[in-house]
Amino acid sequence: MICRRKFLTAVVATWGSAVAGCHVTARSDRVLRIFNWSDYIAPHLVERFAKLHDCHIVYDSYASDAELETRLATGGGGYDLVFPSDRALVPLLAKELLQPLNKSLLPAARHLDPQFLGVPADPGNRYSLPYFWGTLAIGVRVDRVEPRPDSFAVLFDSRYRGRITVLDDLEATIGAALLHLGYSLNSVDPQHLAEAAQLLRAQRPLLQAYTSDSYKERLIAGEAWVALGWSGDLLQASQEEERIDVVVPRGGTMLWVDSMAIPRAARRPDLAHAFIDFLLDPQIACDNALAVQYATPNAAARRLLPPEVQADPRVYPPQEVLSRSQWLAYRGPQIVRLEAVWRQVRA
Ligand code: N2P
Repeated sequence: MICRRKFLTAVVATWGSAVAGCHVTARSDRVLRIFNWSDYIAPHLVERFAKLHDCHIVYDSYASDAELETRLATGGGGYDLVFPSDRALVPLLAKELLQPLNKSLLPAARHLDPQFLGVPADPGNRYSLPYFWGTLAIGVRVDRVEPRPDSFAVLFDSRYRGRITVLDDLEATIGAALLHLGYSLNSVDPQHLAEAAQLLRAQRPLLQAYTSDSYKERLIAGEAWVALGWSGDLLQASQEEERIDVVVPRGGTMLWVDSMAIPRAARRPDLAHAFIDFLLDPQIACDNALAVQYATPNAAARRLLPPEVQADPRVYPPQEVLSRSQWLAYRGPQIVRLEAVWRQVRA
C-alpha cells in the first residue's frame, strides 16, 4: 500500500513526467486533458496510460463539485475527462455539458456492479459510468479524542474547540448538521434549515477551518483532532498516521458515487474512452482502489482486493449503516435555501 507522503510525491513526479516525459515522444495532437478530484487516482496509472497510448496527459484537480461545474460551464480547461458526483451530473446534463458514451469502446464496463448503475441522474448510464463511491465521514485523532466517537456530535463538542475542521462545501457541512439534528440529509424544509443554520453558527467558534483540501495534512500534523471529510481521503491520512481513525456515523451518513464522464467539448473523446476502459480493468481498478482508499463499484476489482480491505467497514460500511444513510440529492432551484444558510454561517 502507498503511504500518504509517498502518494503525494508520486503524484507530483508523475505529473512532471506525464507532462514532460511523454511530451517528448507523444505526437503533439495526442493530449488527454483530465480534471479530477484531488488525490483520487494512483499516480502510476496516469503514467502507465500515457506510455501505453503514446500520449501526453494534462492532469488538473479540484476540491468540489461546484468547481467542476463552473469550469465546464465557462468552457475552461478544454477537458476530455471529468469525474462528477451523482449530484453534479444533474446540472451538467441539464446544461448539455456532457456527451453520450460510446459503449462499444468500453468493454470493461461489464465488470461494474449493477447496483451502482442507473443513478437517477443518468438512468441508462448514457453519459457516465461509476468510478468510486464513499461516505461523508469523520477523521479523528484517537490520541486526543476519547472515547472513539460514533456520530456527528463530535463536530459540535466544545471540548475540541479550535481543533475541528469541516468541509468548505455547503451540501456536505449543512448535510452533516441536518443529520445530526435527525433530519433528512436532503431536507429543504425552512424550519430544518433554520435549525441547521443556528447549529452551524454556534459551531463556528469551535472550528479551526472550513477546508476541503487541507484536512488530511492537519490531522496528520496533529493540528486538527476532528475533521469532517470524504472517507477515502481520511483513510489515506490514517494510513500515514496510525493515531488517526475514520468514523462512519452509525446513525447513517451521506453516500455518493462519482462517475467518469466526457465533456461535450472534449477534443480527444477517443483517448478519454480508452482511459475510462483502462480504469475499468479489474486489476487496474483494484490497484487504484488500494491507492485512494475509496470503495470500488467494480465487482471484479472488489473481489481482487485483500480480504481485510473488503471487510473494512470504514471503506464498505455494513448494511445497517448503509440502510440508515442517504444519497445526496440535487436540490434544484431549492439550493438557494442552502446558499442562504451558508452565507449566514460563513459571514
Ligand atoms: C476525492 C474526493 C472525492 C469525494 N479526493 C467526493 N465525491
